[in-house]
Amino acid sequence: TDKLKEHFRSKIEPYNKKVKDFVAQYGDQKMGEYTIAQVYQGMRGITGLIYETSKLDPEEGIRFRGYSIPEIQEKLPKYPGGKQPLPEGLFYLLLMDELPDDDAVRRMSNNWVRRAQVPPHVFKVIDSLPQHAHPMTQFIAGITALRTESEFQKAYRQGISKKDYWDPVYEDAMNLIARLPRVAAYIYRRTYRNGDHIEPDPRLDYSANFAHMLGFDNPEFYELMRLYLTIHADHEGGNVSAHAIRLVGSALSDPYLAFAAGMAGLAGPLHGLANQEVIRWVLDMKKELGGGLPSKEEIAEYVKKTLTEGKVVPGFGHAVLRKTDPRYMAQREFALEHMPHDPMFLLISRIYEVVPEILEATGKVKNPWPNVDAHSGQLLMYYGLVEYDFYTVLFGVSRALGTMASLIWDRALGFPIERPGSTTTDILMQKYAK
Ligand code: AMX
Repeated sequence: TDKLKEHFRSKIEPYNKKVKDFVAQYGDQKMGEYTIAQVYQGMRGITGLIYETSKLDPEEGIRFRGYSIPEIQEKLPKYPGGKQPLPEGLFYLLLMDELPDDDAVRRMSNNWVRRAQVPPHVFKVIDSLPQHAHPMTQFIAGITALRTESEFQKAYRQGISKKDYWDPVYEDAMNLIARLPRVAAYIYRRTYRNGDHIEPDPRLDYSANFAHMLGFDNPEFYELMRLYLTIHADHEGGNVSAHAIRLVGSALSDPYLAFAAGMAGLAGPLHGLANQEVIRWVLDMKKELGGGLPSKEEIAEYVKKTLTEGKVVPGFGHAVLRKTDPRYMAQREFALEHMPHDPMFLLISRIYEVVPEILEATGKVKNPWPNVDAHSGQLLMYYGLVEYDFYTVLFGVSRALGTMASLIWDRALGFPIERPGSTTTDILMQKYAK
């Protein structure tokens, strides 16, 4: 038996009761009002979702089940001798709403190893795409191909009762998380290493094994991967990837389909693809300015040119955050500890000193500060993972942890199909523009 699953099962009834009682007593309370402008502006500032696993504070950044990034760095179990939290532990926290001990984390690690076998047809599907297909194209194709293994699909055909939906969704979510690193590493090695693939090493933890399959057997890179996979996991429910996964999952599309939908969203340059765009933009800057470390004045000129051309400065700004992203700071601290003299780090730091003031001066950018994507590429490049088109796939593997924990809860709490209303400008004008 799956002890983790049994532990999760024990959480469902009390949580449901908590929600039911709360809604019964306070369900008619008003949560707020919103304006016509907000409806036109991407529903910014309208709270319309319950998403239990994490919550984003505009000033302080993400909290996972109440814990900030520095807090999880302190409280989650580490690899023996390591300093970074293990993503297995973060997933446990998100799913169980409880901090794991070392044993729980080891159990999670082993559980995923048992589930990690990727069926051969998934590799064939990926191999049928041209080698130049963007890694996110290959990733989404691979995830969709994994869907043949869906337990939820099978159970639904067999007529499963609504109250048991969570169980096969849990199976699919756990299998998907367990298999994603292999799929991602396969894409990396086929695209950039002539198809010279590396078998998984089941003795390693989730992050180290992923790094190993990518071809980076360096204990420092293992630590980076543990940090990376932990901090990219979840960012409350309204961002494009999490919201897409929630939405598609609410139609009872299985977790593979829901996750593929979310990855299609993560592949947009205003969302997860920003991590590759940052490096592309920085390398273009260096090329244009002749190679060395550009001065602050040169960077400022380049930033202004980007803005004049009607483009965004990638890695800066956020729809919710209003301060420097703590995920940026955690990565900056990693760089300060492991590579303080890396020229690329010095450049990223200098950009951080220059950009906010310029974005502020536009008078329209609501958050001039850097987000998670402004830093992640530099760390990867330092260790030799320089193929930046691949970066969003790494983000995607991590994002499975938060969104899948949340999707299991969606079904455990019996959330309905999501279906907000919409209207037209003419209808609004008839009503308000008298
Ligand atoms: N560079 C240039 N202009 C920017 C900007 C940036 N980094 N961030 C915001 N703006 C502009 C917007 O394009 C908008 O211009 P407009 O009025 O002419 O259309 C104006 O400032 C107001 O936007 P906002 O309310 O501050 O931001 P938003 O909530 O609409 O969008 C985001 C948020 C992240 C899409 C935006 O800041 C952006 O495009 N940033 C660059 C891309 C990026 O780094 N994305 C990654 C975000 C994190 C993630 O999801 N991984």
